[in-house]
Amino acid sequence: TMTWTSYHRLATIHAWEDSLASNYPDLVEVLDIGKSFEGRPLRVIKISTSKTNEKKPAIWIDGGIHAREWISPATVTYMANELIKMTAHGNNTRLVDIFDWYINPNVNPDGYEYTWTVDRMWRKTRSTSSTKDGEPEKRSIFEQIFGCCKGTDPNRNFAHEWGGKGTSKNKCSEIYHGPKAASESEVKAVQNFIYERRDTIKLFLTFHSYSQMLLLPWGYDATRTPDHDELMDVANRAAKRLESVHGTKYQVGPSPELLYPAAGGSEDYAKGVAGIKFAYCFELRDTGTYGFILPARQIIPSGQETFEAVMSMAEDMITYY
Ligand code: 0X9
Ligand code: ZN
Repeated sequence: TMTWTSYHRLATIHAWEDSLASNYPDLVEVLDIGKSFEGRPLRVIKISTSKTNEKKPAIWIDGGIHAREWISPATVTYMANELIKMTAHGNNTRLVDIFDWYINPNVNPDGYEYTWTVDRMWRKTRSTSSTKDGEPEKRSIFEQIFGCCKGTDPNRNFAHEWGGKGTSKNKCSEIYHGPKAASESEVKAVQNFIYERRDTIKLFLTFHSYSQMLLLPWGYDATRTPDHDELMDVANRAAKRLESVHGTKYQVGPSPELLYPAAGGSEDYAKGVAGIKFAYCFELRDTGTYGFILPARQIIPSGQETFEAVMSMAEDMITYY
Protein backbone atom coordinates (compact mmCIF):
# COMPACT_ATOMS: atom_id res chain seq x y z
CA THR A 1 0.00 0.00 0.00
CA MET A 2 0.92 3.64 -0.49
CA THR A 3 3.25 5.40 1.97
CA TRP A 4 5.79 8.21 1.79
CA THR A 5 8.50 6.37 3.71
CA SER A 6 9.58 4.40 0.67
CA TYR A 7 9.43 4.66 -3.11
CA HIS A 8 6.76 2.68 -4.95
CA ARG A 9 6.16 0.78 -8.15
CA LEU A 10 3.69 2.20 -10.65
CA ALA A 11 1.05 -0.40 -9.72
CA THR A 12 1.05 0.85 -6.12
CA ILE A 13 0.69 4.47 -7.24
CA HIS A 14 -2.18 3.56 -9.59
CA ALA A 15 -3.95 1.54 -6.88
CA TRP A 16 -3.59 4.52 -4.53
CA GLU A 17 -5.12 6.82 -7.17
CA ASP A 18 -8.04 4.42 -7.59
CA SER A 19 -8.58 4.33 -3.82
CA LEU A 20 -8.67 8.16 -3.70
CA ALA A 21 -11.33 8.23 -6.39
CA SER A 22 -13.47 5.69 -4.53
CA ASN A 23 -12.92 7.21 -1.06
CA TYR A 24 -13.53 10.82 -2.16
CA PRO A 25 -15.98 10.54 -5.06
CA ASP A 26 -17.06 14.19 -4.76
CA LEU A 27 -13.50 15.46 -4.73
CA VAL A 28 -11.22 13.16 -6.74
CA GLU A 29 -11.49 11.78 -10.23
CA VAL A 30 -8.86 9.82 -12.17
CA LEU A 31 -8.69 10.87 -15.81
CA ASP A 32 -7.22 8.63 -18.49
CA ILE A 33 -5.31 10.81 -20.95
CA GLY A 34 -3.71 8.20 -23.19
CA LYS A 35 -1.34 5.26 -23.31
CA SER A 36 2.44 5.07 -23.03
CA PHE A 37 4.59 3.52 -25.77
CA GLU A 38 4.45 0.16 -23.96
CA GLY A 39 0.70 0.49 -23.36
CA ARG A 40 0.54 1.73 -19.77
CA PRO A 41 -2.26 4.16 -18.92
CA LEU A 42 -1.35 7.85 -18.64
CA ARG A 43 -3.32 9.28 -15.77
CA VAL A 44 -4.25 12.61 -14.25
CA ILE A 45 -5.70 13.02 -10.76
CA LYS A 46 -8.36 15.74 -10.87
CA ILE A 47 -9.04 17.37 -7.49
CA SER A 48 -12.10 19.53 -7.76
CA THR A 49 -15.21 20.66 -5.96
CA SER A 50 -16.72 22.06 -9.18
CA LYS A 51 -20.06 21.01 -10.52
CA THR A 52 -20.10 19.58 -14.03
CA ASN A 53 -19.54 22.19 -16.73
CA GLU A 54 -18.37 24.80 -14.25
CA LYS A 55 -15.19 26.35 -15.62
CA LYS A 56 -12.83 27.17 -12.78
CA PRO A 57 -9.25 28.36 -13.04
CA ALA A 58 -6.88 25.41 -12.76
CA ILE A 59 -3.39 24.40 -11.67
CA TRP A 60 -1.33 21.70 -13.41
CA ILE A 61 1.32 19.65 -11.60
CA ASP A 62 3.37 16.87 -13.16
CA GLY A 63 6.18 14.57 -12.12
CA GLY A 64 8.25 11.71 -13.39
CA ILE A 65 9.06 13.10 -16.84
CA HIS A 66 12.54 11.69 -16.24
CA ALA A 67 12.42 8.08 -15.08
CA ARG A 68 15.29 8.03 -12.57
CA GLU A 69 14.18 11.15 -10.67
CA TRP A 70 12.20 9.13 -8.13
CA ILE A 71 11.75 11.99 -5.67
CA SER A 72 9.56 13.71 -8.25
CA PRO A 73 6.59 11.28 -8.34
CA ALA A 74 7.08 10.74 -4.58
CA THR A 75 6.84 14.48 -3.84
CA VAL A 76 3.99 15.03 -6.31
CA THR A 77 1.89 12.19 -4.83
CA TYR A 78 2.67 13.52 -1.32
CA MET A 79 1.34 16.94 -2.31
CA ALA A 80 -1.79 15.49 -3.96
CA ASN A 81 -2.46 13.50 -0.80
CA GLU A 82 -2.02 16.58 1.43
CA LEU A 83 -4.32 18.67 -0.74
CA ILE A 84 -7.00 15.96 -0.66
CA LYS A 85 -6.70 15.33 3.11
CA MET A 86 -6.78 19.05 3.86
CA THR A 87 -9.86 19.65 1.73
CA ALA A 88 -11.69 16.53 2.94
CA HIS A 89 -11.15 17.65 6.56
CA GLY A 90 -12.41 21.15 5.78
CA ASN A 91 -9.05 22.81 6.48
CA ASN A 92 -7.94 25.67 4.26
CA THR A 93 -10.38 24.60 1.51
CA ARG A 94 -9.93 27.94 -0.26
CA LEU A 95 -7.35 26.78 -2.79
CA VAL A 96 -9.48 23.83 -3.88
CA ASP A 97 -12.64 25.98 -3.85
CA ILE A 98 -10.98 28.45 -6.20
CA PHE A 99 -8.90 26.12 -8.41
CA ASP A 100 -9.31 22.75 -10.06
CA TRP A 101 -6.08 20.77 -9.68
CA TYR A 102 -4.73 18.45 -12.38
CA ILE A 103 -1.94 16.23 -11.13
CA ASN A 104 0.01 13.72 -13.25
CA PRO A 105 2.62 12.07 -10.96
CA ASN A 106 4.08 9.76 -13.64
CA VAL A 107 4.38 11.34 -17.06
CA ASN A 108 6.84 8.61 -18.16
CA PRO A 109 5.54 5.31 -16.70
CA ASP A 110 7.54 3.02 -19.05
CA GLY A 111 10.80 4.64 -18.06
CA TYR A 112 9.85 4.58 -14.38
CA GLU A 113 9.14 0.83 -14.39
CA TYR A 114 12.39 0.26 -16.29
CA THR A 115 14.32 1.99 -13.48
CA TRP A 116 12.83 -0.58 -11.07
CA THR A 117 13.42 -3.67 -13.18
CA VAL A 118 16.55 -3.13 -15.28
CA ASP A 119 18.45 0.15 -15.02
CA ARG A 120 18.04 2.49 -12.02
CA MET A 121 19.65 5.35 -13.97
CA TRP A 122 17.34 5.27 -17.01
CA ARG A 123 16.11 8.77 -17.94
CA LYS A 124 14.17 8.67 -21.22
CA THR A 125 11.00 7.03 -22.54
CA ARG A 126 11.27 3.46 -23.85
CA SER A 127 10.13 4.04 -27.41
CA THR A 128 11.76 2.90 -30.62
CA SER A 129 10.97 5.11 -33.55
CA SER A 130 11.42 2.49 -36.27
CA THR A 131 10.08 -0.93 -35.32
CA LYS A 132 6.36 -1.40 -35.61
CA ASP A 133 5.05 -4.97 -35.93
CA GLY A 134 5.63 -6.30 -39.43
CA GLU A 135 7.98 -3.47 -40.34
CA PRO A 136 11.63 -4.18 -41.05
CA GLU A 137 14.12 -3.28 -38.30
CA LYS A 138 15.78 -0.01 -39.31
CA ARG A 139 18.14 0.29 -36.35
CA SER A 140 21.75 -0.77 -36.89
CA ILE A 141 23.01 -4.01 -35.30
CA PHE A 142 24.82 -1.83 -32.73
CA GLU A 143 21.60 -0.06 -31.76
CA GLN A 144 19.65 -3.33 -31.60
CA ILE A 145 22.21 -4.95 -29.31
CA PHE A 146 22.87 -1.94 -27.07
CA GLY A 147 19.46 -1.00 -25.69
CA CYS A 148 20.85 2.44 -24.83
CA CYS A 149 19.66 3.58 -28.20
CA LYS A 150 16.06 3.26 -27.17
CA GLY A 151 14.00 6.13 -25.84
CA THR A 152 13.55 9.84 -26.33
CA ASP A 153 14.20 12.51 -23.71
CA PRO A 154 10.63 13.66 -23.06
CA ASN A 155 11.93 17.00 -21.79
CA ARG A 156 13.49 17.68 -25.20
CA ASN A 157 10.42 16.46 -27.11
CA PHE A 158 7.87 19.23 -26.46
CA ALA A 159 6.81 21.36 -29.40
CA HIS A 160 8.52 24.60 -28.47
CA GLU A 161 11.86 25.43 -30.13
CA TRP A 162 12.12 21.67 -30.74
CA GLY A 163 15.63 20.53 -31.69
CA GLY A 164 17.33 23.68 -30.37
CA LYS A 165 20.14 24.11 -27.86
CA GLY A 166 20.93 21.35 -25.37
CA THR A 167 19.32 18.61 -27.47
CA SER A 168 20.71 15.79 -29.61
CA LYS A 169 19.65 14.08 -32.82
CA ASN A 170 21.58 10.98 -31.78
CA LYS A 171 19.18 8.23 -30.64
CA CYS A 172 21.78 6.93 -28.20
CA SER A 173 22.04 10.28 -26.42
CA GLU A 174 20.46 10.96 -23.04
CA ILE A 175 19.12 14.21 -24.52
CA TYR A 176 17.79 12.74 -27.80
CA HIS A 177 14.98 15.04 -28.95
CA GLY A 178 13.08 12.29 -30.76
CA PRO A 179 12.23 11.92 -34.48
CA LYS A 180 9.85 14.89 -34.39
CA ALA A 181 8.22 17.29 -31.91
CA ALA A 182 5.79 15.46 -29.59
CA SER A 183 6.69 12.10 -31.16
CA GLU A 184 6.25 10.51 -27.73
CA SER A 185 2.66 9.59 -26.83
CA GLU A 186 3.45 10.58 -23.22
CA VAL A 187 4.43 14.10 -24.34
CA LYS A 188 1.55 14.37 -26.83
CA ALA A 189 -0.94 13.48 -24.07
CA VAL A 190 0.37 16.24 -21.75
CA GLN A 191 0.50 18.77 -24.59
CA ASN A 192 -3.08 18.02 -25.72
CA PHE A 193 -4.41 18.12 -22.18
CA ILE A 194 -2.95 21.49 -21.29
CA TYR A 195 -3.54 23.02 -24.72
CA GLU A 196 -7.24 22.12 -24.56
CA ARG A 197 -7.40 23.78 -21.14
CA ARG A 198 -5.08 26.70 -21.91
CA ASP A 199 -7.71 29.29 -20.96
CA THR A 200 -8.29 27.80 -17.50
CA ILE A 201 -4.78 26.68 -16.45
CA LYS A 202 -3.20 29.61 -14.61
CA LEU A 203 -0.16 27.84 -13.19
CA PHE A 204 1.92 25.03 -14.71
CA LEU A 205 4.43 23.20 -12.49
CA THR A 206 6.70 20.37 -13.59
CA PHE A 207 8.87 18.46 -11.08
CA HIS A 208 12.35 17.09 -11.70
CA SER A 209 15.44 16.39 -9.67
CA TYR A 210 18.05 17.24 -8.66
CA SER A 211 19.76 20.55 -7.73
CA GLN A 212 17.27 22.55 -5.60
CA MET A 213 16.28 25.12 -8.16
CA LEU A 214 13.08 26.81 -9.17
CA LEU A 215 13.47 27.45 -12.89
CA LEU A 216 11.44 29.80 -15.01
CA PRO A 217 11.18 30.24 -18.79
CA TRP A 218 12.79 30.38 -21.08
CA GLY A 219 14.68 27.13 -20.83
CA TYR A 220 15.63 26.97 -24.50
CA ASP A 221 17.92 29.99 -24.64
CA ALA A 222 19.29 32.84 -22.57
CA THR A 223 16.56 35.30 -23.42
CA ARG A 224 14.29 36.68 -20.75
CA THR A 225 10.50 36.72 -20.98
CA PRO A 226 8.69 40.11 -21.01
CA ASP A 227 7.15 39.24 -17.62
CA HIS A 228 10.43 37.98 -16.12
CA ASP A 229 10.18 40.18 -13.01
CA GLU A 230 6.66 38.99 -12.16
CA LEU A 231 7.68 35.35 -12.62
CA MET A 232 10.70 35.97 -10.39
CA ASP A 233 8.56 37.57 -7.66
CA VAL A 234 6.19 34.59 -7.47
CA ALA A 235 9.14 32.16 -7.51
CA ASN A 236 11.15 34.08 -4.88
CA ARG A 237 8.20 34.12 -2.50
CA ALA A 238 7.73 30.38 -3.06
CA ALA A 239 11.42 29.67 -2.42
CA LYS A 240 11.33 31.71 0.79
CA ARG A 241 8.28 29.80 2.00
CA LEU A 242 9.97 26.50 1.05
CA GLU A 243 13.09 27.43 3.02
CA SER A 244 11.00 28.30 6.10
CA VAL A 245 10.00 24.63 6.54
CA HIS A 246 13.36 22.79 6.86
CA GLY A 247 15.89 25.45 5.87
CA THR A 248 16.36 24.00 2.37
CA LYS A 249 17.72 26.60 -0.05
CA TYR A 250 16.52 26.82 -3.65
CA GLN A 251 18.08 29.01 -6.33
CA VAL A 252 15.62 30.91 -8.52
CA GLY A 253 16.07 31.87 -12.17
CA PRO A 254 15.98 30.72 -15.80
CA SER A 255 17.67 27.40 -16.64
CA PRO A 256 20.23 28.91 -19.07
CA GLU A 257 21.42 31.24 -16.29
CA LEU A 258 21.56 28.62 -13.50
CA LEU A 259 22.08 25.29 -15.33
CA TYR A 260 22.18 25.19 -19.15
CA PRO A 261 19.89 25.96 -22.08
CA ALA A 262 17.72 23.02 -23.22
CA ALA A 263 14.97 23.30 -25.84
CA GLY A 264 11.74 21.31 -25.98
CA GLY A 265 11.01 21.37 -22.24
CA SER A 266 7.51 21.14 -20.81
CA GLU A 267 7.31 24.52 -19.05
CA ASP A 268 8.53 26.26 -22.22
CA TYR A 269 5.66 24.58 -24.10
CA ALA A 270 3.19 25.62 -21.40
CA LYS A 271 4.25 29.26 -21.65
CA GLY A 272 5.31 29.52 -25.27
CA VAL A 273 2.58 27.49 -26.98
CA ALA A 274 -0.30 27.18 -24.51
CA GLY A 275 0.24 30.76 -23.34
CA ILE A 276 0.20 29.92 -19.63
CA LYS A 277 1.85 32.94 -18.05
CA PHE A 278 3.16 31.24 -14.89
CA ALA A 279 5.07 28.09 -15.89
CA TYR A 280 7.88 26.69 -13.73
CA CYS A 281 10.20 23.74 -13.42
CA PHE A 282 11.26 22.55 -9.95
CA GLU A 283 14.55 20.72 -9.54
CA LEU A 284 13.99 18.99 -6.20
CA ARG A 285 16.49 17.75 -3.57
CA ASP A 286 19.36 17.41 -3.21
CA THR A 287 22.42 19.25 -4.58
CA GLY A 288 24.46 16.14 -5.34
CA THR A 289 25.19 14.23 -2.13
CA TYR A 290 22.81 11.47 -3.20
CA GLY A 291 21.57 12.99 -6.47
CA PHE A 292 18.97 10.83 -8.21
CA ILE A 293 19.33 8.12 -5.53
CA LEU A 294 17.82 10.29 -2.80
CA PRO A 295 17.12 8.23 0.35
CA ALA A 296 13.44 7.55 1.01
CA ARG A 297 13.71 9.24 4.41
CA GLN A 298 13.85 12.55 2.51
CA ILE A 299 10.48 12.05 0.77
CA ILE A 300 8.36 13.50 3.58
CA PRO A 301 10.60 16.55 4.24
CA SER A 302 10.77 17.19 0.49
CA GLY A 303 6.99 16.85 0.26
CA GLN A 304 6.39 19.18 3.21
CA GLU A 305 8.61 22.00 1.98
CA THR A 306 7.59 21.70 -1.68
CA PHE A 307 3.91 21.70 -0.70
CA GLU A 308 4.42 25.05 1.04
CA ALA A 309 6.09 26.47 -2.08
CA VAL A 310 3.13 25.33 -4.19
CA MET A 311 0.66 26.82 -1.70
CA SER A 312 2.51 30.12 -1.94
CA MET A 313 2.33 30.08 -5.75
CA ALA A 314 -1.35 29.09 -5.75
CA GLU A 315 -2.16 31.95 -3.35
CA ASP A 316 -0.33 34.36 -5.63
CA MET A 317 -2.40 33.09 -8.57
CA ILE A 318 -5.59 34.32 -6.88
CA THR A 319 -4.49 37.80 -7.89
CA TYR A 320 -4.29 36.75 -11.52
CA TYR A 321 -7.17 34.41 -12.34
O1 0X9 B 1 17.65 18.88 -18.45
C1 0X9 B 1 16.49 18.88 -18.02
O2 0X9 B 1 15.53 18.47 -18.68
C2 0X9 B 1 16.20 19.41 -16.61
N1 0X9 B 1 17.23 18.95 -15.70
S1 0X9 B 1 17.26 17.35 -15.30
O3 0X9 B 1 18.45 17.11 -14.51
N2 0X9 B 1 16.01 17.02 -14.37
O4 0X9 B 1 17.19 16.57 -16.49
C3 0X9 B 1 16.18 20.92 -16.65
C4 0X9 B 1 15.10 21.48 -17.51
C5 0X9 B 1 15.00 22.96 -17.44
N3 0X9 B 1 13.96 23.44 -18.29
C6 0X9 B 1 14.12 23.62 -19.62
N4 0X9 B 1 15.25 23.55 -20.19
N5 0X9 B 1 13.04 23.91 -20.31
ZN1 ZN C 1 14.55 15.78 -15.09
